[in-house]
Amino acid sequence: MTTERTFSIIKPDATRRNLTGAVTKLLEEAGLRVVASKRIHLSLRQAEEFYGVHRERPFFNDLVSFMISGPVVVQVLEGDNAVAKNRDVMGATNPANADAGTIRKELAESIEANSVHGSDSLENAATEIAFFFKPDEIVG
Ligand code: IDP
Ligand code: MG
Repeated sequence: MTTERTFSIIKPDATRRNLTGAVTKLLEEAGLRVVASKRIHLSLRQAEEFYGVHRERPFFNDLVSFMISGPVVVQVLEGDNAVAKNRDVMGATNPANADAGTIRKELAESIEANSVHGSDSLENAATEIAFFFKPDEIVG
């Protein structure tokens, strides 16, 4: 087992429906520990840069508009194999395809408004954590 840190966003569809606690409960029950957390409103520039890898995808502009449509909660999660564990508890990108008990199956609204972001690799996790947090804001 390897202790890792990964990066999570509770998206605007979830904060709008007052589900910050419900999402966090499922993360914690999966064995992940919240070691940093803040509620912010992404700027257009931040959202475009964060999702820059998807710039050429047809849904890019809608995704950016959605991500700045309300507050988000950015979090650093710590645990054994945290990157894969978080992806497991998130469920498939499209909630219609997600397994029962996952965040997206239980809480998400649609393939776009799917309640959570999670890093897809340890390398991307480090980049995404550094995008939002200074080292002294993370307390393990
Ligand atoms: P992931 O969040 O499961 O890693 P990605 O493929 O990285 O999925 O897509 C990033 C985000 O873009 C998704 O979480 C979702 O909000 C949005 N998205 C992905 N595919 C579509 C789509 O086909 N239509 C609309 N939005 C999409
Ligand atoms: Mg992704």
